[in-house]
Amino acid sequence: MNISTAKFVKGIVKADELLEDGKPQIAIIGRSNVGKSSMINSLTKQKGLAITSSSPGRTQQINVFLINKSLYFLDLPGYGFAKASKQDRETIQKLIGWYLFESGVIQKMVILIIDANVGLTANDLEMIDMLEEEGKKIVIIANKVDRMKSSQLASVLKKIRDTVEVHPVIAYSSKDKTGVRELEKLVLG
Ligand SMILES: Nc1nc2c(ncn2[C@@H]2O[C@H](COP(=O)(O)OP(=O)(O)O)[C@@H](O)[C@H]2O)c(=O)[nH]1
Ligand SMILES: [Mg+2]
Repeated sequence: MNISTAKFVKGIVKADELLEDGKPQIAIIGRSNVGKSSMINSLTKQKGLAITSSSPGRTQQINVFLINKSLYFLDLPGYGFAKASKQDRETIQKLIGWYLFESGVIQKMVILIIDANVGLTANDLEMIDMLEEEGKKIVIIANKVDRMKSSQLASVLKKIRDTVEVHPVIAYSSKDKTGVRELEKLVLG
């Protein structure tokens, strides 16, 4: 199966706009600038679907996309963006926390994206802990592997896998499309 259609549905800006029409939801989370929006574009093969930016901290709402008319991707704002104002950070944390832990939505899976060149940060580990506590199904995407030497890649992936243990880790590049097929299978499976 392929992803054949994808369209923007809406932006969720506050913690009460529930989207529950029975279609499965897949949350896409990670620090600012790791490539969440780019991942959506590469997976759906629509370059401009999710807005990407080289300056971190741009997305402050949850952007909802309908995939194959049958499931939703939710592009969440990035967590742990140090340069954002305290108030913006709090608003974003609240929105993420509400959607993942208080809304009652049971996600089909939570895709946590990291920059493979940076590895897992303290914020990522904290998020993984909280998701595990709630029994969420987690998939880790190690993005931007196009920037790594193949000699580094194996050891970096091993380190990530040793840390997260049970969760699948996919080496990914939105730029050269590494891992797209593998992730597509997981998402649609
Ligand atoms: N080299 C490389 N750059 C990427 C990749 N994915 C995203 N980027 C770049 O990283 C920056 C942030 O991407 P974006 O998707 O907006 O990140 P988000 O904040 O997590 O949604 C942009 O400049 C992208 O072009 C990738 O796989 N490889
Ligand atoms: Mg984004």
